[in-house]
Amino acid sequence: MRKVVADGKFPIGLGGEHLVSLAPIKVMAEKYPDLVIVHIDAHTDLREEMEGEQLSHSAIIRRALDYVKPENVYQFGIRSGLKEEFQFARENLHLYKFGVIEPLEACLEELKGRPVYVTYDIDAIDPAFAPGTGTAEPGGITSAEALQSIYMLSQLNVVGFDLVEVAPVLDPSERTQILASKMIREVILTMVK
Ligand SMILES: [Mn+2]
Repeated sequence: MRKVVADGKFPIGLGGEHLVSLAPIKVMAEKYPDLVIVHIDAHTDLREEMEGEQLSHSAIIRRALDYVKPENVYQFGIRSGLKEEFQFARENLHLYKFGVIEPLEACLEELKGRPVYVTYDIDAIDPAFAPGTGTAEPGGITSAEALQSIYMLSQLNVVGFDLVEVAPVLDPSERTQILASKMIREVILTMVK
């Protein structure tokens, strides 16, 4: 990741396990000390550990806080987490529950011009549109809103992006992977400079 960033390239991560976000976040935070993380996900991902493991998809944003200031973390679409995670998020981060489009729209002005790393968990999207993921969570956004969120984020200074927790083996209909491909295509077309 250091080589990718040193070459001035735009990293796009694909997962799989949400931990793939950690290396780009760490390296981007070295380059941009005031790096902002936009985290779109059904889950808070703020656990201290999961079954004794600190490096867990349930702890990825907590681990990211080793490199990024909590006040620079913006979470959208969140609808699942432990009571302690929600309390921590309310006290330390910018937490927006359930929706993505409306709160993101409201945050665009304050995020403009700042270096933003986007980590997008496919489970933010409703299982009706993206069932192929490890911890599906009903009550999510539509596929149209997912694309709209990418177009909105493209107005910002996005310096890296990942789309994670896509599990094609769990979706014989292939709709999850079709949506994931479309999202990445739109990221390449609108964000990569
Ligand atoms: Mn998730």
